[in-house]
Amino acid sequence: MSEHRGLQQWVQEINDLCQPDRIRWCDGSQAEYDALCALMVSTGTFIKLKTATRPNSFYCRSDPADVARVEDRTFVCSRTTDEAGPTNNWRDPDEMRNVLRGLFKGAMKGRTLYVIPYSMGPIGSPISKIGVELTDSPYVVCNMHLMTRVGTKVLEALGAAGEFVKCLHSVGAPLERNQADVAWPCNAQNKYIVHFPDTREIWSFGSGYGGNALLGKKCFSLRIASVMARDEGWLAEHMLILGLTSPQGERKYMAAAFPSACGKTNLAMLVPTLPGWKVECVGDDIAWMKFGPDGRLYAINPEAGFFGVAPGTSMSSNPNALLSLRQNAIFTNCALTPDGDVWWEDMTATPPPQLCDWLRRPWTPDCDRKAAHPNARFTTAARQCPVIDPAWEDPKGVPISAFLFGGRRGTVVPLVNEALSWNHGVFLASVMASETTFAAAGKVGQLRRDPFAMLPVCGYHMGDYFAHWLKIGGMSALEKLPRIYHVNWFRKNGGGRILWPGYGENSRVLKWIFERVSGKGAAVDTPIGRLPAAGALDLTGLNLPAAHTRALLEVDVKGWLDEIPLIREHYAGFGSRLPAGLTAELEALEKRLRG
Ligand code: GTP
Ligand code: SPV
Ligand code: MN
Repeated sequence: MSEHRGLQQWVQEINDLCQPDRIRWCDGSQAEYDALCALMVSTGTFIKLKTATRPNSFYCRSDPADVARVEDRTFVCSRTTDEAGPTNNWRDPDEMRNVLRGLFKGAMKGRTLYVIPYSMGPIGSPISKIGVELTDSPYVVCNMHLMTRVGTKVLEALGAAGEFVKCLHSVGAPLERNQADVAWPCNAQNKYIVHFPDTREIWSFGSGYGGNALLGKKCFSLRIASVMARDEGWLAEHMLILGLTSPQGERKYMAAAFPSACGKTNLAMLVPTLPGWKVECVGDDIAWMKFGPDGRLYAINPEAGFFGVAPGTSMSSNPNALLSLRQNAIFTNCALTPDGDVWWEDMTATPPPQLCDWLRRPWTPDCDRKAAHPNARFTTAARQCPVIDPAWEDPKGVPISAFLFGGRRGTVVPLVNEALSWNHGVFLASVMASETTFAAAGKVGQLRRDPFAMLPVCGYHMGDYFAHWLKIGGMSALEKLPRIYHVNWFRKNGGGRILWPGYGENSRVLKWIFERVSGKGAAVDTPIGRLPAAGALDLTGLNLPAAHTRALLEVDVKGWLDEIPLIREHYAGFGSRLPAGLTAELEALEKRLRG
């Protein structure tokens, strides 16, 4: 229980509305985690993996109709549709509250209401914020234990009158008396992921999966926090944070925004192929940043764990992720091996001869379907990562020297490009496009604009968000601001093959950026930005065909000229809220391209 009257009253109110059988206040202890895992084993939600192979780890299969974020069921209920902007689904807040009250009425019958006090960011950091999630899902409680800082210590920090974000979640599957439960309760036909930015509230109904249900993640840390950041003069971004140390022992921090399933977790903990260089991980998905007294931007990772894409993760692509998963992990929608371990596509070079797939069917390598769902995920505490950065829980945050933006672009966008100025960098991020992935329900592989990788997670009008970024650029001296880079690991040749080896080889690009922000590293000015000068990108030992290198660093003038009308169309969507500074950048680009 808490001494916070507002919290007590809200819990009582939700109890009256949702009518759970009982309330449990989560203390965040290991005993609580273990007991809930044991409960879920007994109900069939969890299967315990073989202790000798993967101690204290659990396997879980969701309902096939509940496997990813649902952007078309995600709503931002600002006072007016204009405040939510053209990229969000808006509903009138009063009308939505009525709908939600109807849905939540009696929604937790037969279940337990868990009260999860949690901190986004190290407790006590001036950048951190507190949330309280009320949920009827023990799966959510266990995942929140790994992903955030949970329990009594958070209530202590909250005190009697502290501020917190109200996060209400139900799987939307009440149980009648004597009704048997299912392994993954949800309400697939009736999902609502709803945000009230003005009152800083989140109501989520019907889904138990990922960002739909772990409300500290996209809902709080990005949609609600982006609104707080706008109001308070800081940044809440869909970015990994990494520390890069040179062979001389100098460390610089970088933050990178890529859309969902486009490589953040991989970059955040990569093993450089360049000798003597080292990457350490502060965070793999979200960065909150404020200016320090020295005028630099300092970033914290508000999360405490990783909820990462499993397929593709292997000892060769991302060893540090796999090593983080050796124990105390939860695996959702992967495949199960006969000896009680997990597997997913490309985890090992040769698949096991037989598996039970994520849909509980027998699977063999020749059966022509995937064993794991493409959006199968692992959950694990960040402290288990072998390359977790020594400063990852520093309450001041880490000073950021460079921002990277990138997406999946088969054409046009080169491997790396340094912005000519802060405003030019904001321009590049605002027109970023990427092919859609399985991280959200819907069509995969469609090119769409995803400005700043924030399209599905910005809680207000994106035109105002661009203006906020331009304003941030005016809040400090230019040399103190991070430099901005546009990167693309996914450029393809005519035959559709990705040209760049990616993963650990991305360290070559990081090295060039490190040198650039150190005032070294040669670049050439081009109409689209500054590209590595001949020989400046360290390609030693890579044996990349010269034609590939040329294509990767090509300034595709025709491709960019063809983009101009598309960018204009994209910008038109923001109407009068598009900052003039960005129109000016677009015009300047066109002029440079037409030379
Ligand atoms: P979210 O957790 O959804 O925000 O995703 P993320 O941005 O952290 O993406 P993640 O690192 O999990 O990578 C997603 C997919 O992209 C995986 O299938 C990776 O194998 C693939 N990937 C990551 N980095 C690279 C790269 O450098 N090159 C190529 N070709 N693929 C990559
Ligand atoms: C993303 O989709 O960007 C994720 C996964 O990081 S989720 O937690 O579902 O948002
Ligand atoms: Mn993400």
